[in-house]
Amino acid sequence: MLSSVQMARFVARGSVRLDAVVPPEMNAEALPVLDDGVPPVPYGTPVSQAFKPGSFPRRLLELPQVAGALRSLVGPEPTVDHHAVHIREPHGGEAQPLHADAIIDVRPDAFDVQLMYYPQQVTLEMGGTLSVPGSHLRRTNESDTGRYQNLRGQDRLVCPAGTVVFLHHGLWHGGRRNDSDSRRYMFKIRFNPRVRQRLLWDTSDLHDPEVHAELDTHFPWYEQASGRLERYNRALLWRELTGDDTFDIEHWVTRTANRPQEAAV
Ligand SMILES: O=C(O)CCC(=O)C(=O)O
Repeated sequence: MLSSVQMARFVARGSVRLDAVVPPEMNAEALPVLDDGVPPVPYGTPVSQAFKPGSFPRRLLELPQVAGALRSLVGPEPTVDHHAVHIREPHGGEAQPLHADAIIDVRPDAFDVQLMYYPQQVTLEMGGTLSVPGSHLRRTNESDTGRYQNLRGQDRLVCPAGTVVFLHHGLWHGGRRNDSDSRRYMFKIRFNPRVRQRLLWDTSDLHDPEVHAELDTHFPWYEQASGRLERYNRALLWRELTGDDTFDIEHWVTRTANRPQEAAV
């Protein structure tokens, strides 16, 4: 399971990265499996019905660290929204414009996650997925961010083989051009929660001061004022995730939530 500090980091950054959690023998198996393609799954299929027992995706999702993170983020038995194999050919293709998947989705109290699995080591030249930390709670529509070429603090994924990253559905991201001699593989699955996303992780460190520090993280591309809004929105989401309606960063949510009901005498 994720800890509260890891969950807070996810709420702040919009992603959680698990390096080399898939064993080498499964990574070797993945390449031909992904080359053959993974059979489609209808939208909304519960994960236990989406992939047959023993199939590669099923075993990937059963790995303890992957299963623990998924359960911490969206709870038990989420549904599969869609999945896709993304192959970037050697010296081929162009960088994808920055986007968030699907249409504008500003749910303040729930989120989907996208698992991204990289069976090979991804070097800088191979076109690892670029993402913009802390962009997931900003209200933009799908690829309207495509005009941005480079943002300060952006993260071009470079990782060891067997890495799995979970992205909040709103995170701005895009595959990069592959300038290497090898094909780059990535397998993505989007999950929708079926339970309320509240205290689903290992909460034993809920009151660790690092939780607050993570939620208050400032990213270098933020504007002075709108950057505050990102932290405000994180405080709202953290209230939903914990049920603690006193949680705040600075005094922002407390102030805007103030709606006295008592009549003046
Ligand atoms: O190929 C990649 O690295 C990213 C693909 C992507 O952006 C997506 O699946 O939405």
